[in-house]
Amino acid sequence: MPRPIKKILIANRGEIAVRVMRACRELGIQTVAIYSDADRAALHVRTADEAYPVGPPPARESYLDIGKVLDAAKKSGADAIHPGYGFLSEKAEFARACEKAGVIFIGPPADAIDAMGDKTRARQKMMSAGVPVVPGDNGPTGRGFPSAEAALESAKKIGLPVMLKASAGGGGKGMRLVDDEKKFVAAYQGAQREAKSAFGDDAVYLEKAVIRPRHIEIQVFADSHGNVVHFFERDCSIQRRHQKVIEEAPSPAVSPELRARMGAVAVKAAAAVNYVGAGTCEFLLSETGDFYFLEMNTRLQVEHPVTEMITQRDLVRLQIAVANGDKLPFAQEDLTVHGAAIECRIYAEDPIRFLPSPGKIVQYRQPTGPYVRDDSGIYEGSEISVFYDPMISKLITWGANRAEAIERMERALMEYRVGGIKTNLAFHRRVMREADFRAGKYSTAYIEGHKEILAKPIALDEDDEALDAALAAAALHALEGGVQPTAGNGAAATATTPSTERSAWQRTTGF
Ligand code: MV4
Repeated sequence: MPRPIKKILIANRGEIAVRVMRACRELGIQTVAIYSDADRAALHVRTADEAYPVGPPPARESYLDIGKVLDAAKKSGADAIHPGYGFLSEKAEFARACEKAGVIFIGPPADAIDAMGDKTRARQKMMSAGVPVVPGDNGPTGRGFPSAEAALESAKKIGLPVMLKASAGGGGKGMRLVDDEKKFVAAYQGAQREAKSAFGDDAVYLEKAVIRPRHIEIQVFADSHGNVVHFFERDCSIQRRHQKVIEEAPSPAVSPELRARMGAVAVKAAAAVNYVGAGTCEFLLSETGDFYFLEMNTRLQVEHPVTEMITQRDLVRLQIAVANGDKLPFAQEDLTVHGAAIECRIYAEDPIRFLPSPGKIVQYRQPTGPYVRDDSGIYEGSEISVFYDPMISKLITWGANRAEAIERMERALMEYRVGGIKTNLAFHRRVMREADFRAGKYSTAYIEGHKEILAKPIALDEDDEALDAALAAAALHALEGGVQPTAGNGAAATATTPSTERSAWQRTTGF
């Protein structure tokens, strides 16, 4: 029985560091922040009981420096490290270094990180465990092909379109879609080059391409006593350039029967690598209802709050309990889906060109009220740095059903005020009103297929949303040299959403 954790160093910054510290505070656990020179005045430093500098602003020289992080752990007397997401969270080398230093790593065993880190190995392992993966070919040695020509032969057998993916990759780097034999060799070489420069490994493998898939992920949790459960799914299909923008749970595309099947598969995947702690199995869900394992994220994810809202469980508290050696305090049968939750990621970025918008936050009002949660890493007067991810908060709402969660999100988005920098708040307001989103009809192609959402932000004091939508459609028309808004996506659809009927309220409250 390990000693109970009394002090945790959070090897991260921003909203997730603050999120972890909140759980620690509730549990009576002392918190230690680390910070780079750019983060001296950051919210996570102010939230912690104590804080240690770890170097210059570039992450490589601070948050990613294993020696400096462990040094801060030693100085502070922390008995555990929570890595958050990103940075060192999925580095097996860091998990091993923690163990060697006698500090508990709040995450899975290093071997489980390794087993899932290499995509061809993970595919192989999952196939042996009976987990469905996308039909494809890892190459004759199981790690890529001897030549582009050999890969083309395999691609012809699989049938185009195919996806070329980096073995060492993940998250879309080194990935190419090929729908034409004539373009195959160039695409293969491009994927190899990108894989080599991004991961130092040019192995590329093939998968049949799934067209307009939904990105569905299953939250899993395992303790160190062999118990594994799942916390149902999140739908993370609304992304841009592999950056998630909106997530929700449960998925409007997943029936109770499919949920149970995908959940059982995710549990099987986690058990196959002796997983411990919080993890996520990513799946592609095809238009025909087939699902395929893609990869496992061996960390707590950005979008974990939507799962917390629908399961009424605190995933960070559970991570700490499991790291302490506790058994999961419930069984699968004890978990149920309760209502619906949506998360909008609020980014400091130009809403139309999606470019980061760093600078000083001169006004900041977070929405509150019933069933609204805003997990933020900033405060009025703080700075958004160019060195890190430009996400400033995650706005999460819960509703008894999906429609209620959307209505509440619309309301919360209208309350939100950020001054001094540009944000994507208006983009989110527009999506919440958009007919396909409201109908739950979307895929990973959603943003690409709804460019009118980007054309013009929703004004907070607008008099006539129908006019606004018509202007947006006209702007898009001009922009694209004459594209008609498709049925259900354009002005008419926007004008008939319930939010229009409430626009008078929105005008008079000053929100
Ligand atoms: C795919 C796919 C279609 N078919 N694989 C993108 C990130 C990486 N984790 C896997 N990705 C994809 N793999 C096959 N065989 C489509 C994507 C994909 C995607 C997946 C999830 C969420 C957003 C996406 C956006 C574009 C492409």
